[in-house]
Amino acid sequence: PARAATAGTATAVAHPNIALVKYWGKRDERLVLPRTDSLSMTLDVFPTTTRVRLDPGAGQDTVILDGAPAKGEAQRRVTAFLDLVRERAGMSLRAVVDSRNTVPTGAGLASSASGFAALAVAAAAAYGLRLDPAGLSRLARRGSGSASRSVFGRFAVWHAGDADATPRDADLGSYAEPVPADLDPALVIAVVHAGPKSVSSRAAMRHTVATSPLYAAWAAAAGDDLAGMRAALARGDLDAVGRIAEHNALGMHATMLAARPAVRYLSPASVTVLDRVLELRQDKVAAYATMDAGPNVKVLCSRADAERVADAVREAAPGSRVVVAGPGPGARLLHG
Ligand code: 2P0
Repeated sequence: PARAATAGTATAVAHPNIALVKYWGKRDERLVLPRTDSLSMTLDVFPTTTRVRLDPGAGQDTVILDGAPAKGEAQRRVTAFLDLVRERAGMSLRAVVDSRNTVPTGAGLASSASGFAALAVAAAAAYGLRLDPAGLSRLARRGSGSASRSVFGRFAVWHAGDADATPRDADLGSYAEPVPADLDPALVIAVVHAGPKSVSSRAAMRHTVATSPLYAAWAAAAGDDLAGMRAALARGDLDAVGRIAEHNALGMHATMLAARPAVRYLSPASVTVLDRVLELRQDKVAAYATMDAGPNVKVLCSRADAERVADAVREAAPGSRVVVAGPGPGARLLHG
């Protein structure tokens, strides 16, 4: 009866997050359990809004992404995610999912993080699942690992959990939670290329773990990076946050470049922006770069320096779209 009162239709909004200590590599593909802890900043730009409506007459789910029916892998991933929610809710009703992104999908701008965080919150509400924030984070993780972090606003750490645990305990142990930070930085995002990536991060991280001789060293350093990052955030030390984020990200890309064959997401425009960030530092501007599964570069700096950094990035990569972001809110239900 409690379920009947809440189930039906729900709409949620979530924002992408950019990792300062990256997630790159799974130890369990089915449960989406990572090999390392990661830590991110949720953005205040590029929200995804997702509505889930239960559809009693339907024999299958309908998935609409940005106004068009989803096909192939995207449709399969959403349906598999809804199957998980249905199993937990003890319901079999199909649903209509209508999701709108304001960020280019699949361009290394964390559209799967905002997408599955919004879907987790909306689907849990539509199917009447009562989950606390950690439970929503675990659920979002099953859709896309980085989505576990977008359940929370500002800064969040995603725990890998115990590698030796049983599957049930491993699932329970892997969720995100907020991280205290005395910092309100800007993240200047240079969209040098908005098209979809050539290799999905899911496939690329699997290939990196399987073939890169540098992977083990990068993963082994993740613990120190995380401890250093937590301490730097707590004391509001932008330089230390930026330094750790930049070397962690470039190290992740090094593991990919050493994979066989190599996975290379950086483009000439990315490298030009990275050069420009170095020049800014020589001019005593605290600016540090991070990059994900795509050629776009995100530059961490103070709010006061954001416009100067944005101008420098625009000049370095003419024709790119430059967006200044800051720490944003966690995923939330809009109504229903
Ligand atoms: C991250 N990325 O920590 C890293 C850094 C990209 C580079 O999480 O397979 O879409 O769905 O769990 O979360 C992108 O991978 O991968 C990602 P799945 P996801 O933000």
